[in-house]
Amino acid sequence: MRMTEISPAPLGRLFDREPRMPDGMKVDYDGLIPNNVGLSEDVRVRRALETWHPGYIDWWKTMGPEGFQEALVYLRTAVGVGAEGWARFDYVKMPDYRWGILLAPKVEGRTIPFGAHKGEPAWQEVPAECRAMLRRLLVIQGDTEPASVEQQRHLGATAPSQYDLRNLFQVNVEEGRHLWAMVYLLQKYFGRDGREEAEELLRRRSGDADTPRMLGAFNERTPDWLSFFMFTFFTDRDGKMQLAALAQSGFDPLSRTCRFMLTEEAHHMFVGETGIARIIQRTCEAMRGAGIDDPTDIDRVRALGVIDLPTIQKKANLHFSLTLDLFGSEISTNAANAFNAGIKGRYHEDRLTDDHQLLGDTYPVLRLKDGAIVREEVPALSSLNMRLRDDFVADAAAGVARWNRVLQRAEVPFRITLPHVAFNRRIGEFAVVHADCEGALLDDAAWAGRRETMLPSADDYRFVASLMQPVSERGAFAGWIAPPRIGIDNKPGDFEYVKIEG
Ligand code: BYC
Repeated sequence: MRMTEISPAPLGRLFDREPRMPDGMKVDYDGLIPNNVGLSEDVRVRRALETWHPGYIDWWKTMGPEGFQEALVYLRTAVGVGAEGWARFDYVKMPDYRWGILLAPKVEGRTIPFGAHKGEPAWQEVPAECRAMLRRLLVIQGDTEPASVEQQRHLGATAPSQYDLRNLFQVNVEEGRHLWAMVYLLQKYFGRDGREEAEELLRRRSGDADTPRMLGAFNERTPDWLSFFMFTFFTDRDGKMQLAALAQSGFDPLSRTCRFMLTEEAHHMFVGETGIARIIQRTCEAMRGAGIDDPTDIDRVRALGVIDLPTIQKKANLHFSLTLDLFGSEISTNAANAFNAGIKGRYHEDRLTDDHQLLGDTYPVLRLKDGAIVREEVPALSSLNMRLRDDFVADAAAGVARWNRVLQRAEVPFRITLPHVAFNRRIGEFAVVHADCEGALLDDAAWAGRRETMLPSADDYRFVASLMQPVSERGAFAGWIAPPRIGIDNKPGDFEYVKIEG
């Protein structure tokens, strides 16, 4: 996890016509759509994207951040795709953000890293037999990006500071760019089908009864900033894991696209992790200031205008369990087929030392057997969703350990924990049972009786909502969250990140 923002390289003006970068790494800002894929020579795809562009801008204006379309926001825009210094910061009105098509540099001689075609040259075109599978994966990935912007569109009205407001908008414009990334692949490699899918991506709406987004967690509400930070900590981390698995793809354009998306994703998790850490820190400071030793003395803690630690835990329980559902079923032939075909690999596939084909291997999977949760060895190919989910849990646990260091330093006797993977599930093995945070199975009555001790109650939501009052003065922060240690782009504490008047 990168804990500091990437600083801009000294590249001159943002839309410099001759960026000083090697070929393939520079972004062409001359046309309507910034890109490093030679769009000016690819008339068919350029026209398709230019045709899609007005619909995207309409979508952004109606479903993007509410009330801030005219504000000048201090945003980073990618000016290259190299490992260092790819971002440039400046004030931008969000509808004028230069969304574009950016692929990581091509690796000459790259081969397919896993599956039945392991060792063959990576594909530059879609293999006919993988077409349907690949299209489905691109559409699912693409669908999550605008969904998250829709989920977060009301949050600007209650931002705890200009710094946080700017971070929200940075996340939003980059999710928008990630949609562009998938739409490019659909339009370039899937012709008419791809163009239709690209239109559908603008038509579905998060939480809509008739045209919902495709995956469950992307139809949930993000009602407050505690939820936003949990979402960017947990759900953007699913994004990281899925993109990392797709970055291994034998379909080279997908691999290169996802490799660049991952560099942007790091900031989103930074926002979530540091957001929660700053909330915890402020709660600890307030408790200590008031001489409160018992973190479960909720009424007294809330009276200080900060978020009590048990409520933070419940929100973590909710967002963790919603995010686990995004990994699909533990045992999945879809996942096995995608791996075998060389389309979707494992997390860090290139660092693993097995045969990368997994034909005779097994993997331990938690299953429900005769009313108990047991660990069972299952063919490794079928259990790739479970494996990626395990990698996610380990990655999330490392972030939670960093939150707990804040509690430890403050000497507050409370630790955030991740609930059991069977808790509050709607997809996979455990969708049919109730379990508590330790993984003990509960009957319906016990679940109903204990639910509000484990998940946010209506009262918890009301309390958190009561704190969501906007703070818009430069350098000021709401009383329930500590300021960050360093500003974005190393700016000083009173920097004007968002100029509301434009
Ligand atoms: N909700 O074999 P199964 C991100 C469906 S986040 C609803 O178990 P599979 C981001 C499934 O589609 C990362 N339906 O699952 C984060 C299938 O339906 P069909 C997004 C679900 O296919 C924050 C059936 O159940 N990217 O980037 O192995 C902000 C049986 O499926 C769900 C990806 O997910 C669900 N939760 O795995 C912004 C990567 N789960 O086809 C962005 C692309 C499963 O039988 N997607 N179903 O009708 C995939 O790799 C896989 O499709 C999944 C599911 C991992 C999602």
